[in-house]
Amino acid sequence: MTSLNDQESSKGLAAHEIPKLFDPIGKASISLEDYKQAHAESIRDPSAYWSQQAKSYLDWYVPFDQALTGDFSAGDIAWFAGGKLNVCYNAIDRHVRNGKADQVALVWEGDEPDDIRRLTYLDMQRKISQIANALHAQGVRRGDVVTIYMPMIPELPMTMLACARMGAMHSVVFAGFSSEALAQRISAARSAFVVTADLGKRGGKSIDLKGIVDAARAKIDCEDIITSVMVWERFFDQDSETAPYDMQPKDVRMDLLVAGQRPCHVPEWMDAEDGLFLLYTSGSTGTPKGLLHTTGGYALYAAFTTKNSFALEDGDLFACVADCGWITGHTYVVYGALLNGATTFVFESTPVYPDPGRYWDMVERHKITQFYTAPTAIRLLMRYGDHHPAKYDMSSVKVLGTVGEPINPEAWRWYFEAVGKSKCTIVDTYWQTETGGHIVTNFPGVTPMKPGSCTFPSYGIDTVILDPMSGEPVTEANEKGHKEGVLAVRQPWPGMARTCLGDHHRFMTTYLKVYEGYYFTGDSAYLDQDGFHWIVGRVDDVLNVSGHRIGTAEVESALVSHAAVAQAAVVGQPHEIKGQSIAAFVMLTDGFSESESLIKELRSLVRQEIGGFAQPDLICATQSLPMTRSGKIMRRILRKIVCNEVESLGDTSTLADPSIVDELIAKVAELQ
Ligand code: 6R9
Repeated sequence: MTSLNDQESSKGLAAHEIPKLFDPIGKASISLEDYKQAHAESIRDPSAYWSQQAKSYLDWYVPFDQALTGDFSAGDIAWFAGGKLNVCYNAIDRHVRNGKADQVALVWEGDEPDDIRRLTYLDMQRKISQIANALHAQGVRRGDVVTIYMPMIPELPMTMLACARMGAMHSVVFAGFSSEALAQRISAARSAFVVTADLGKRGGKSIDLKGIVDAARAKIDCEDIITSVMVWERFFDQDSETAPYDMQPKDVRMDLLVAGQRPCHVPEWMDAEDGLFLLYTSGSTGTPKGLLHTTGGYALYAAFTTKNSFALEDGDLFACVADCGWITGHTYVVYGALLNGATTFVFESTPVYPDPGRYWDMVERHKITQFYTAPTAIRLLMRYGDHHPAKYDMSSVKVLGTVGEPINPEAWRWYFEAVGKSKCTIVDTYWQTETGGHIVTNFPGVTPMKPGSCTFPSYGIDTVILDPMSGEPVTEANEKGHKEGVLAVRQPWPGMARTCLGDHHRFMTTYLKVYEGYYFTGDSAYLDQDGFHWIVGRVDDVLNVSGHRIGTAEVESALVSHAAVAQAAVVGQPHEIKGQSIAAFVMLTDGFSESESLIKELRSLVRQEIGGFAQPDLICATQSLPMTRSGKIMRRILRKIVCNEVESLGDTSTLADPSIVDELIAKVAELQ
């Protein structure tokens, strides 16, 4: 491979250094010029473009008439409405019919590297049908919401697909969330059905998921809402007559229930605009919102982006190591590869168990062809050194993907050189829970790569950089030659979420009314001189910790629920591996004083209310916070303090008590 510029080793590359351009790698399906033309065509008439794609990617039971109706201003977007299909049928049954019955559809590797299961398309069809019948026996019907709180075992994607098969909406809650967070999501969706497992395994440790579900049932109005809790057993023993956990009323031993079902089930034919799933995600204010994704548009977008962004071919083994509890797990573990008739890989463990070569060992043993992870994992593994990836034969890999946050050029280089041996494409895929699939990404063999840039919009996506003040498209470059502003999209695409469950107003005001006529991503970004997209980060109060989205408001509300905390302000601080970590400032209630045990209590409170991944790294207790005279906390100043940018604090004269700033600077310096 030759590159357009000299390539240099990742060692010693300064963060500010101008990144180099890398030639596309691998056999090109089309040229960059062809991409540009095809992209222009795809956004010229989105209805015509997606109509054609929908016919080629999916099997329809009843064809649709018009691809797109509605627009951003009215917030009534519908794709392929009137058309009928079933997503599980498209992901599984049609491949069984088309000669792939005996092809492996899913490869699972558990926490222990020798714990492996392989399921063919026929196995999947039979087991998913049994699960659908079991759900039906428990009372689940078309349109119901089924909450899934499970570890990464094959039964997780299969339960999701069983819901899709019977027209129920799954609402998967990441198994790292606490009982409080789980209860909140069950209650918000009024979900009568919960599917869980007795335990999860990660890094050699067992996690008592059933215990967490039981604790959730004791909260809010959950027990009144729930009619059935179906419990998979992580180590199911057919001969054991008792459940290996403390059975509660409404608990059902799922493995037994499923084993007693017929392995055939007729899929429900759904309208393209019927709900497929709910997924709760953090916003800048209030409680997490339940985003609704619908059947036809989402399925098409999952299939289409998996195929194009990863150059997926027949026979590929596609490995996305995200958890099914996040959107990446939905689109790229469960739906994308299966809709294309390829093989998907499901991984239960962590990148460092039993050692930091785990990913690369899996790539070698299973001959993985596409591998997809997040910058936080890459940075972590990079610290353990090149000798781990060097030990393994990873020649099967064609494409290495990254998602979740901007990848720093050093991590990109390491992924490219130490993992990919400079022979694989790195696809930097920018997208969100709301977008359903990639919206800005390079294409293997087509787009040149710049470390840290997600390059160009995907097909059918019309991106625009808006001036945050005027809301007008930015046309002038700044002194660096960048067109900088906030990232928005001009027209609907099939994979976008349609609403927030029960709160369309919130959907409109968060995404479609901020800049009238556009979908607003909440990210700031710029285009460089070559038109490459660079994501800078969130402009709202959403933090990105190890690729997990966390609203500052959620952490603050957990903290103020403690009697000692009068007010709390949470900001992000840069973290070498996590990307961002959480810093919390808590103003103590009169009569309380700072102590080590109080800080500990506050940490565990956040763990309890949200989950371990949302715990603040730094908690600074103080008698006062920097506030304007009207009582607004100046988070901007706190952000500068934790980022050690105190020389650029800006004007602090509007503060009610400017002296607090020096106090906090000293205190944070001590804590850091
Ligand atoms: C898929 C996912 C969305 C937010 C998004 C942005 C950040 C995701 C990125 C990226 C730069 C990338 N983000 N991918 N930033 N480059 N390739 O992560 O969804 O959890 O909803 O987070 O993540 O800030 O707005 P979600």
